[in-house]
Amino acid sequence: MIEYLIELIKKALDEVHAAHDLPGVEEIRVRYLSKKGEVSLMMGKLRDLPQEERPAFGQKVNEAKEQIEHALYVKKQALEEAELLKTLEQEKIDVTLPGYQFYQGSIHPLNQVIEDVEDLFVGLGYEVAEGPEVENDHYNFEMMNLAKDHPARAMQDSFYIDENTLLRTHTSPVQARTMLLKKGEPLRIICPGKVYRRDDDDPTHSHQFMQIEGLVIDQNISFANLKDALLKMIRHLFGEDRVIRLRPSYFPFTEPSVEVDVSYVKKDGSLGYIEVLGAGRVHPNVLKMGGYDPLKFQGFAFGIGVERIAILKYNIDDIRHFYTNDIRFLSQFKGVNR
Ligand code: FA5
Repeated sequence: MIEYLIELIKKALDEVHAAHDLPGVEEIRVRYLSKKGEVSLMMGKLRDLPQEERPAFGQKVNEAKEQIEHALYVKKQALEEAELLKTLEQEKIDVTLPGYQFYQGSIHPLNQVIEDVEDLFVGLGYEVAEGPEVENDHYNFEMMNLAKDHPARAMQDSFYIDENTLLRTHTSPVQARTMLLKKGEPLRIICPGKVYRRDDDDPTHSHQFMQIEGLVIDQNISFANLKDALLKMIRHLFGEDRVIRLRPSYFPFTEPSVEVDVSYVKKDGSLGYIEVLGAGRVHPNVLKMGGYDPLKFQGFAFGIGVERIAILKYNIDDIRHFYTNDIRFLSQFKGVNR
């Protein structure tokens, strides 16, 4: 029996020695040391031995078990270490290789203009308001003093979804929405967003463009306050040397109304002007529909064409460059204003 046990240990140790992977080691453990393994079965043979030989044999079996366990442990450690070294070898990083060139994006020039204008007006106590691009006729036209049959609707022909729903033609409906929300309280808002018109595309016009609406309603507001706000904005955007020109104009929602041009130096050195926004004192009908008493409250409003500002600021020759997402164009605005 003892000889058989010695033979068994030798066989097991040889097998452990020869094992070349972890599943192999586990298979040997199960075969020798599990409940029904060969070493455990030897314990069962104790009963066949005379009483006095049993303790010595039992001890030998335990020693055999420990010897095989130890060999398995050492082998397992060696195999795990080898595997780790292999992984490290395969996954090693060559830090001397040149790195990847990551393309760094930048803020779109139209958003740069919007952020710049927002920064100024938020500093002056204005809130930023928003409204939907798919708008009701009611807010886009009627609350802006353009009744259903008003001829001035033709100035802003739109894309209609149904008879009463359209893509907003200007950001002015946000005026009406905010007035109703504020329920007669004084307000100062700035509202940037996309607008849509059935205009033919050319270097200075697009069927989709951006506007920033401004609206102030309070007591004792005069036209001088509007002029001051506009001049502050133009000088903030273009520098202190710019002048603005107000031309009388017509909008059904303001009275009086103006179109505002900004000065620029032409290629031949002479002074020119470009129209960038419409503005005026809020029409009493608009105040009334918005829940304000026009005898107590006055207001001014303006609607800036964001593209026109960017065209002037960055000397762009065609509005369509803003929408084609050409990286050669867009990358020129990296870090501008920042
Ligand atoms: C309006 O849209 C008025 N809602 C502005 C306003 C608001 C007036 C509040 C009074 C009080 P207008 O149609 O002029 O006005 O457009 C305003 C600006 O948007 C223009 O000055 C111009 O800079 C820009 N704009 C107009 N049409 C286009 C277009 N098709 N493509 C690019 N920019 C345009």
